[in-house]
Amino acid sequence: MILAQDGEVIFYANFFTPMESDRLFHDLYTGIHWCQEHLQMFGKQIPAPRLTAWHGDVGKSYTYSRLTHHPQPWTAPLTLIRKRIEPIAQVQFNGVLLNLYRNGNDSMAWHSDDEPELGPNPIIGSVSLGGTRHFRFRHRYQKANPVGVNLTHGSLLIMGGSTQHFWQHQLAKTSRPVRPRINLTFRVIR
Ligand SMILES: O=C(O)CCC(=O)C(=O)O
Ligand SMILES: [Mn+2]
Repeated sequence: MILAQDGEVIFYANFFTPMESDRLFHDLYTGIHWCQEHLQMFGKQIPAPRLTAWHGDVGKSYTYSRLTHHPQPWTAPLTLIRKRIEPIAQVQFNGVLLNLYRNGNDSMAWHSDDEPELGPNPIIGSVSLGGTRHFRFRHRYQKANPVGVNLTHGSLLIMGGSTQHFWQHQLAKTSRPVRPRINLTFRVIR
């Protein structure tokens, strides 16, 4: 357990073996149709600092950053990962958001995964492949005690309970040289 209060987060550092992780990274890096999205900021269109893709069951669209994403179908590596993590998360996922962080300049700003289609206490299964990046949580009302974890190649992080109500999370930029990283967040869309 990573959070002391107000949420449930579990981390498995070596959920996939190094060999499986290398294979999955390669298959997803080359096989996913990675898209450059743009974020609306101060009336301007800014390219998002990462590439993304949304895959899932037919009809499970997902709206975030004011854009609605229609799902691409499940592929073999995505189904393999989903089947491996579902018994741990004890839920059936119907969609996955993929992020590709090309280098240390790519990042994800502070946010909670609290879109209405995720429901009140979503379980999110987050798999990391490739370069290790530092992931942080900060409490919405007690910002003094942030919590951090290094998301290593082949790791699984599960967020559940009231985590998204009370905590925000972030993947900061780094000036350290780091190889590309793929993150998959499996979700249940209502
Ligand atoms: O890259 C990560 O580890 C986190 C991504 C994330 O928070 C998200 O896609 O909502
Ligand atoms: Mn998130």
